[in-house]
Amino acid sequence: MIRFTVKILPLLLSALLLGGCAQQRQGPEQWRFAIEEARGSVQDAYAQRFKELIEERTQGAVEVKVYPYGTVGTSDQISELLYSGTLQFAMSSPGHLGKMIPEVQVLLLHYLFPADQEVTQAVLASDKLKSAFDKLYAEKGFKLLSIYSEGWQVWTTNHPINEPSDFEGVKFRVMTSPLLLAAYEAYGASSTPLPFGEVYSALQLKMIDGQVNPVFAIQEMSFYEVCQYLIFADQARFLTTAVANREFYEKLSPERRALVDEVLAQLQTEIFDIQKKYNQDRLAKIKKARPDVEIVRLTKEQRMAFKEASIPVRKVYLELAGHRGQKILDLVKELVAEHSRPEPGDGES
Ligand code: 6CS
Repeated sequence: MIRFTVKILPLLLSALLLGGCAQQRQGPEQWRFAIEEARGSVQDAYAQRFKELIEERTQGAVEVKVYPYGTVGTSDQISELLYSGTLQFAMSSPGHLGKMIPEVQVLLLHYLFPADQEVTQAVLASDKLKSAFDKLYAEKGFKLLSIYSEGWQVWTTNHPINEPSDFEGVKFRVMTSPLLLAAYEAYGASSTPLPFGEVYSALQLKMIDGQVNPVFAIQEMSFYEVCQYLIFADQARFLTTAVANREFYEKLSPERRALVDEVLAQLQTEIFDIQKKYNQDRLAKIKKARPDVEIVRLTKEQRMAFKEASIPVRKVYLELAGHRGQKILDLVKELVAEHSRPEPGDGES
């Protein structure tokens, strides 16, 4: 379990890493990849597989060092280190990155992507979406590598939540993007932004009443120890982005860049199965460790009430992301329609 505040570490690490660069290194070229999650997480599985494939296919000429959450700071600090080039690769979740790139918060909107995981997968992997996002990432010195899902975002609370009004007065932790504050305020909650590493103690000290994360994270961060309910409302999946420092990526030789792209394409499919398995296995672990925790799956009617309450938040998104946000939102809707399977009977005479 991880309980820490990360304030000084990134500065120290940055100095150490940069110090290391200044010296003449012998041996393989080093690529540094920071993730926003602990060892054993979905992001770790992605980064470890990236490491394995790159090292194998460069026959050891490149070594990928993976830095789990806590070793280089919070998500915001990871973004800074990626921007400065201290890191070459990182995971950058819209739930935090949205402060810097408001348009990316489209990936946080509730009930925008369909429940069908394969449709969502196809939309996230589409070149159209990736190139629209990459233009925005380029303005910040980032290269977007991949957009993928880590599974359903699940609410952990100490009170049952069956309808939006149950959120009234609930101090609910969200990631730090402004859209997420609005998303839960729309249900009546008192949204509280906090870095990931501070959530467990905030729950334990009752500074917050609940939080939202995928099941694997609820298990590995031990949030299940300090809650009574796990609530599946299918409002959103945890969508994240793998990112590189743009200058680093553009300066790669054509062969190396092709290799990185090939590995990313392979991972886009692999991570889909990995997250599914991790979320299933970790739910079983939670049930075993805390058989008294109630697992609630909202009914269709209940989800529809949340969906209805979430719609005004799209206006907030447009206020935050402007006309470029509108274009991205339209593109997502278009891609969802394009990839959705027709309902039985649709289009048949
Ligand atoms: O809730 C958060 O802040 C974090 N949750 C996950 C599953 N990954 C990274 C993110 O920072």
